[in-house]
Amino acid sequence: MADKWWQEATIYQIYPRSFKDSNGDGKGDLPGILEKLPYLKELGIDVIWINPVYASPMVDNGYDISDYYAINPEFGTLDDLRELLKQAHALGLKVIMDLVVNHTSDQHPWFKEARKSKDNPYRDYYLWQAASPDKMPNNWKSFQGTSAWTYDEKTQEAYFHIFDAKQPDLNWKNPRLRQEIYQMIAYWLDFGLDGFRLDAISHLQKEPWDFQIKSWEGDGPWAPFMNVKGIESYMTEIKAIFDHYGALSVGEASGVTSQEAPAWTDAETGFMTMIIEWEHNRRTPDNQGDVAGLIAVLKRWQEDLSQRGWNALYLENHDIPRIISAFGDASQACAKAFAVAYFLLRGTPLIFQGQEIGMTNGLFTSADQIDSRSVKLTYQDLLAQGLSEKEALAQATQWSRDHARLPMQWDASPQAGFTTGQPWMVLNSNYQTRNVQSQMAQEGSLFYLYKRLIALRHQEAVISRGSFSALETGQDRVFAYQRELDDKAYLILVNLAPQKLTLDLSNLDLAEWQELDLFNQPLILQDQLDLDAYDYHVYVRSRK
Ligand code: TEU
Ligand code: CA
Repeated sequence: MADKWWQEATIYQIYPRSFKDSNGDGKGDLPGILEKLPYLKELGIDVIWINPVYASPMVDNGYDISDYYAINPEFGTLDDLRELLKQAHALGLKVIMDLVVNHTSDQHPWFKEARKSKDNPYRDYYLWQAASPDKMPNNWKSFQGTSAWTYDEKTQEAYFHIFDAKQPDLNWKNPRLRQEIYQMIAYWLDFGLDGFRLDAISHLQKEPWDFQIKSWEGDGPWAPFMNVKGIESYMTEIKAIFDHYGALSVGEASGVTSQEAPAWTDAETGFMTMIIEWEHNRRTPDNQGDVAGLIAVLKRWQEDLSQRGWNALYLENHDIPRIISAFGDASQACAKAFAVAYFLLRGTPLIFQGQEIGMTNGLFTSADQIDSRSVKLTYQDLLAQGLSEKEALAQATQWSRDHARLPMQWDASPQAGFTTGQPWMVLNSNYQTRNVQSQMAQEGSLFYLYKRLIALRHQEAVISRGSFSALETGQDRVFAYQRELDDKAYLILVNLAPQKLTLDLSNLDLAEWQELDLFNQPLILQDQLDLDAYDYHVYVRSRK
């Protein structure tokens, strides 16, 4: 595979509503991001991904778009975006945004038209089927667990939606719709964007409406729209536009297996640059992160994409809890261990805002602190099942996406330096100790570890381009692997468990390894090696 710039790069994800507020309305915005560009430059990242800022009624915080060409005034103006791109580019940073084309908002003019009559020219932009108020076209379920159909009185048919009823799915079989989407992509790439994160892209194609769902376990209920055959033709058309612009494409592609991913992300023939997989969001039956499961899934993705294809590496995003709370003990040590464990894998790492300072899950004390529509629904459900308010709140929010959306913690001042007004989401109570300012004032902090890891990817071809091989240590909560390129090798050993573990390294050639300083105490390699809780060690070997 020829060298590509994104093999060395790190992507930083910004959830704009929660990043930095510039005008005191309690919501983050584009000028807020502009103000923090020097911070991102200091961290050393290469690409910024900004979650949706398009015109939207904000039922799903911008993933319900009512105008693909306009900016939601809450975030600023088109000129603010232009300025942000200009200044980011001047600093050598690329910028990508979300492309949300599986669905629109029900307030998009296309849907408003489509709803009017069966022969409206926009009717076929969406998916309609004959129905009655008590009989839906089939039994398919949305990701929210309720029917994927909503009956519409006006024309006495139902429309299809895999997310909320206010996010009707677009009909990708319609060539006119596809052309409109392709023009829109070209518009933004002409505008100066460097690429897109392709939202929910593996769901564009649906099975025929009479498809029978066989299993209600795992992906079963969603099988009718998970990477369904025929999607290749849409992907090929999208790829042609991205290739024309040389644009970056990060696909959110759940349902694409690790065996299929190499073809999806082949450097020449793949549909996109890299994909974000969903499998490693593993939970134990009691709703805790499953560390051994996470390691096993990451290893398999590394192995299956070793010859061909490219991984997007991530631990956090705006849809899932904070990794160190869900999978660890929320300590700084734990945050460092997770950072080292995934950052030196083969692929392009993503950092979700606040991850680099060890932000943790919040504690929700009242139902009106919940923002996510699906979490609210779960909460109501649990109340109806007879749980107390307190129990329902705890259960509904345990794995909630709301945790990731708490305001960024900049400093110890009131409102954490996020806003001068009232933040739209409650602040995490630990902001006075865990914030950017304190992290930057402290040598060897998590922030500086991330900075070092990011720089290492720029400097070391073996990290950006080398092979991956997993190492058996007899401990399934230790992530142990080697990277190799030509005469150089890296050995990475990370204990992701909250207790001391002994590694069996008797199969490893222990000679010639030098430890790399990553703000930790050195440890001499030996056959039986004790690693303290959340201990990490990285060794380098050069045989020139
Ligand atoms: O999430 C998509 C999403 O969660 C599913 O596509 C996912 O594949 C499935 O749940 C896995 O089982 C994206 C955004 O990240 C999210 O914030 C939006 O709410 C959603 O799309 C709708 O646009
Ligand atoms: Ca604002």
